[in-house]
Amino acid sequence: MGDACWYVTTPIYYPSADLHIGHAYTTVAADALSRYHRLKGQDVLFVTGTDEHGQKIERSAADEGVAPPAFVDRVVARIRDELWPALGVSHDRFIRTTDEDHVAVVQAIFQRLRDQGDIYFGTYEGWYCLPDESFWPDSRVHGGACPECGRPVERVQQPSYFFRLSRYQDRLRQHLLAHPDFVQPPTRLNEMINFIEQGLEDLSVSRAGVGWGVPVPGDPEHTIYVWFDALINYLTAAGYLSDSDRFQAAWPPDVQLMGKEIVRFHAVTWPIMLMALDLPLPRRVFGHGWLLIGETKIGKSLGHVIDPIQLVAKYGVDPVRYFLLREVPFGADGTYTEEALVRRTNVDLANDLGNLLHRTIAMVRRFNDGFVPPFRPGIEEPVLELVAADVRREVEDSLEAVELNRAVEAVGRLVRAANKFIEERQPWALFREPGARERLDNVLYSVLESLRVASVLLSPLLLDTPGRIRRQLGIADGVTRWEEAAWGKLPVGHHLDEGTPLFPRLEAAAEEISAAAPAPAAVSEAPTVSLDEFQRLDLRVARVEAAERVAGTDRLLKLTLSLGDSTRTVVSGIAQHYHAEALVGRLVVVVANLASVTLRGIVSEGMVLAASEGGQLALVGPLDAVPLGARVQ
Ligand code: ME8
Repeated sequence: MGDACWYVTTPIYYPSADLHIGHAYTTVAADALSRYHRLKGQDVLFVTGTDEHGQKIERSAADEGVAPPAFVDRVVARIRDELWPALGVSHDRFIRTTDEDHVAVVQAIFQRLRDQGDIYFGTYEGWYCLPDESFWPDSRVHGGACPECGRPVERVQQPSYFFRLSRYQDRLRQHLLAHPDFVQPPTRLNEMINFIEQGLEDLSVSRAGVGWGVPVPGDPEHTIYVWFDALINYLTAAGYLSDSDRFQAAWPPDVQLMGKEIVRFHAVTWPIMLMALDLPLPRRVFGHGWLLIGETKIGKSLGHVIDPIQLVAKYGVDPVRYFLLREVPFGADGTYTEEALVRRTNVDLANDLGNLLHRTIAMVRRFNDGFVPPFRPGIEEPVLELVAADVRREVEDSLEAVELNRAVEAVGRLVRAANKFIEERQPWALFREPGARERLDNVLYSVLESLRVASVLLSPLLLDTPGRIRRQLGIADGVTRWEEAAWGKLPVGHHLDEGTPLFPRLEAAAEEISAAAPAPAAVSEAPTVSLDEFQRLDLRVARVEAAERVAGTDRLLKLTLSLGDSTRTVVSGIAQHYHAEALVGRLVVVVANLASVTLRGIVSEGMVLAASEGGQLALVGPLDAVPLGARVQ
């Protein structure tokens, strides 16, 4: 089973709010692996999607006063139609747990496990962590806090169906010991073995009071526990019970990627579900680390989300993909800063790679009239050829081992070796040296060829950059096979046009993309602006018609503003200074031509002006009566 098709999954994400850079991290990693295996000529099944049922989504929808189906449709559309396309995510199936085929598979599995005695009816009494959607027995909860995330847990007592985890505990332990690669990295394997050795209690797999879920077959008072429903997505998407050819080819998954906080579900509950269904277990469950801001995990409910769509709009997709794949050793935690993204782009992409391409084409134009010179083997040691072969092997090994940062780093090694080679061989000196023509040709060819090989090795990782390098090298932009990474495939004799810079050097971001409060600007250090520049701002008087706290944040208010003949929505970080109700009817000044941004799923179409200093903040408005919409200048 499963050899014909390489199968990779990401978690299916909760569409309780817009996704952030943490979700992009896992998904871009899965995308890079998928692209690599496709280039290797394998059929690939890459599945991502959304986990739409359960109490958490039910509550998020209720907070917005929307029915769950309409709520999830809206958030899912942004994920599927905007976020993943912006990042070039090439999934083969975007699965929603509300998809009909999935609901049918969940119910069929539940029924089968009940029929075979693996699911039984009883009473659950214990704790529930709503943000994690996870049950905890008394023995693991201390002081009312979730042992996983530390947030408060709720007491639950209800009739419930249970899944007999305990029956499979020893078999699972044996499997983990016999397959040390099953859970990666190795530290997570040890955590899981410890967890199992503490003893597994049967798992509650239904909720009595939660209406938004898959009904238990024959007992619609109960809905199926959201994690039981969610894990089954990996089976549905592979064609389980619907497309036996696809399922035969794809099952089991080759790599299942996720953040470390949900490895427990994937290394304990999930394999036991598969054992009960007599199905082979995934080959690898990989729990990567977290992207942090400062010391805290970036998270939907923790208030600081970085919107990847905005990052892509600001920097382009490849700098964002590059940063995500390169910055943090896959498996470890790492810090996100926009400054680090800018630094990576400038140093690795603009300086090392971009300059190499630019200077090489310039030298070919100066020293060989722009024609790609021939290569004559045997004149000198094949320095770059050896590095390229070694780097290619390292990229392959790293991608097989899901060490994405190491793969990206390896390509950087080839680029730096080519830059160093130019410094050492000094083509400008060879050009003047009588009798050095062949050596000069070889140097130029070797560097061009290294760039071509780099473009192949980068093509699973980045989107447009490989094609842009290749166009400048005068070859087809699409890479179709991984074998193109072999040395010596650059055709000779064609003419190269003048190059254009691959990556403009970025300035450090003046305004970071984040939900953090802007730092107050020092009064005297602002640069001078001309009247023209000032007048580019369209400042208008507006009245607050409605104001409400944005669910799940301490800082944000959603304001509805009237500008006389139009209204608009603005999200403003002033909730710690103003009560929503107290603002209604007040006059403010709004920047009316500011590019809109999406904050917490709300499109904010402007910014209200406020003065702040030393922790105090006051909104700014007209001192005397003027019509709404009046221009401030
Ligand atoms: O857990 N750093 O969904 P979710 C790195 N629906 N990765 C991060 C991250 C961060 N700061 N924040 C999120 C769920 N992620 C369930 C999964 S699967 C059957 C059900 C990524 O929306 C990481 O992959 O909370 C993490 O495991 C996942 O998003 C959690 O997404």
